[in-house]
Amino acid sequence: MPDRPLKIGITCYPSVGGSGILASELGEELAARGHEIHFISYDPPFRMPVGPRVFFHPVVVNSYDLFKYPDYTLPLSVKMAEVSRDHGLDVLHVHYAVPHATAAFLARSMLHEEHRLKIITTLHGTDTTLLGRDPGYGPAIRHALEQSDAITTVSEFMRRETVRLLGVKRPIEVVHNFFEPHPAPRPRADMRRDLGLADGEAMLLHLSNLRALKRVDLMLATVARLAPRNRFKLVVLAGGNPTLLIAEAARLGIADRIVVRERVTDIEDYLQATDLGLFTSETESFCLSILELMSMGCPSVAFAVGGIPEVTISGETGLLVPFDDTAALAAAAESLIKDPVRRAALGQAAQKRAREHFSAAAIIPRYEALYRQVCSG
Ligand code: GMT
Repeated sequence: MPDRPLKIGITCYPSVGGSGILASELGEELAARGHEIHFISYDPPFRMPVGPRVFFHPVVVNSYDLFKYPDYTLPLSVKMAEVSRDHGLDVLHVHYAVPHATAAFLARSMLHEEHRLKIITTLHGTDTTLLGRDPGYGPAIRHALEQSDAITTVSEFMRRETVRLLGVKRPIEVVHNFFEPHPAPRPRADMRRDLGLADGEAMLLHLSNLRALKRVDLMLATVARLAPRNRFKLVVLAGGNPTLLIAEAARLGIADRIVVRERVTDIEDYLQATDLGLFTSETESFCLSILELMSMGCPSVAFAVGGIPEVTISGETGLLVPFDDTAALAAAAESLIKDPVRRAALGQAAQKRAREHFSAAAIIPRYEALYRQVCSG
């Protein structure tokens, strides 16, 4: 394989979600390194970069009367084949297996031999942990993985789960997620003032799509235990509908402690204003949000589930407690709200760990090497 820049197709979900964010930032970093990037999805990904060497190819979904449910997989596969042929893609990297890996495999079957593209599938989370165990999906996911030229997962936890739940025999490479913060456009003091934080109040941050597995109920139960009440506020960057969260906060009598913001794109503004991250998911393959905070020198408290202990080390770069133990989580958060010196020490160690293990410099060369390996293979 010549050492020329590559033409890389990327397919992901464009809506707010870790896999789409990761795929967008991967595209940005690869384009900055001279590769040509073609995003293929039904909408431009939420954080898709704009700039030279980045293209977007929309997939048009029709809702024909004869179908009860609109189909996305077939038009996606047709678009993948078309982009691959017209732009001479070297490799198609799909993020989240369902239905992207199956569509990629179909696309390849549609192409003539000279256009046969290489497929890399990255498993991100519920494509294995939820859909992988569903008998209506599992066999199709396994089949698509077997047809991929390479499979990666974002944590060792996910690799083990993929083998356990899907019985995949092919090698699975663990390539952890990365995050490369952009400079924050707004000063920290401005942000904190806009969010209504008084002097001496600690800012806690939660950012997620608020799906059921994020266990917003446990997060609010934790917040309700924190004392004293006037020493903190929890800012929630909601990538999903916050109505239930707001109602539950009111029921618990903590509405005055919660600030909700929606459709935030300049997350660095919020990350740099934060003192402590708060996460209560029942499972996470990785938890990109914890990494985003670490990259800005901020520790988090969370439950020790899934791949989270691979990202942050309890007692060194954050604090982790057993799942569902809201008393322990509240105690951990409270100890750090009261102790800015320890918080800063954990934050510094977190930032060092993020740079060494989960930065673009650490991770992008791994993907580039994999692309070249499958292309030459
Ligand atoms: O699998 C999901 O639930 C969706 C996926 C997404 O698109 O947000 O989230 C997963 O991928 C992220 C990026 O790799 C990880 O940081 C999240 O931990 C992971 N979510 C789960 O495992 C629940």
